[in-house]
Order: sequence, then C-alpha cells, then structure tokens
Amino acid sequence: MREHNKVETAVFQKAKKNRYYCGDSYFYTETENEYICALADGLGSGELAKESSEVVIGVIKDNIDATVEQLIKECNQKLSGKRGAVIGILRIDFRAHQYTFSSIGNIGVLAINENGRKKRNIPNTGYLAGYHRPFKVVTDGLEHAARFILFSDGVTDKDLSQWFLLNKDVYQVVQMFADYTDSVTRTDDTTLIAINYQG
Ligand SMILES: [Mn+2]
Repeated sequence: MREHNKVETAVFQKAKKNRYYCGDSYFYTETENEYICALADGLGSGELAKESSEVVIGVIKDNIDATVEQLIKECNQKLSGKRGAVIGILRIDFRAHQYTFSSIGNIGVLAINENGRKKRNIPNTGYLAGYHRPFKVVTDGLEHAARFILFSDGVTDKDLSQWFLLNKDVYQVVQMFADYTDSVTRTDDTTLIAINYQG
C-alpha cells in the first residue's frame, strides 16, 4: 500500500433522535493526485433513504477518477425509479492546486482558508431522482493549506457559527462538535466531515 497523506479527514455522524438508521452516507479516499469526498442523504427516513444514499456513494466508489460533473450525472441515472437523494461532492486536485465542489440539495460545504476566512457554497436546489436538470459546479484555487467542512442538513446555521470549526486539527473539530452536540436535540440525521489539506 502506498501512503498518501496530504489530506486528513474526520467524521461526526449521528442518527436523529430515536432512529436506528442514519440516512446519511459518506465516502472519501485519497490517491496520488487527488482526494475525493462525497456525502449523500436519502430522501425520507429509514431503510429506503439509506438505500438511495448508498446507491450514490457506490457510484463514487466505482468511479473515483470521474469529474464531479460526471459523477453527479451518473448518480442521477442510478436513482431512476428509486427514492431520491441529495449529494455533495468535493474533489481536490493536487497537481492543478484546485478544488471542485457541487451539491444537489441540502448538502453544504464551507471552505476555510489559512486565515480562517469561511466561504459557504450555495447548493443547487432539488434532489437526484433520475430527471435531468442543470447544476453548477464550483472550481476554485487551493492555497497551501485549506480546510473544508462538508455537512448534511441536520447541521444548522447555529452549528456552523461555532468557533471550534476553525480549529486546524480535524480530530479536535469532530470531538468538540460531538461534545457540543450532546446538549442539542437533533431532529434530522447529522453528518459533519472536517477535511484538512496540507499541500
Ligand atoms: Mn437530512
């Protein structure tokens, strides 16, 4: 196994109150030249929601060399006739010093630069369910250090304003989010993925 260690990832995930299944699914991997992270949330709740989010994560796993645009199109096709899902995909291209992000529905991303300035991408409206619709893909340059927070719609604006999200240690971000969230009643499945790139 070759070691790749440009990106550190830490994940917090919790199913909504009194639910066994969490409808959110995620996947991330790093290769020699790139990093990809995807987060999906199946519509509705329970097993059917989980199935849809796992279908789209399966598409990402099987096609990690595809562009964000291709991945979203492929996910959309695979969901034809199934419960819909929302998805967010972040790809970091080490050689081009760029990141690309797109989301359909309520999966958000915060990009945080070296100085701690946060930039929140606006998701495309709607969800994937087999119908074609246009969507935007955001591409931006990478600094030598950049952090990202990828989150499902269980994460609120108040959660996103917490100071500890700016911590450079992704494991501490997730630990502090876990401590903080103990006191908050969650009405939706909650996934927060903290990502740290050191180029
Ligand atoms: Mn949700």
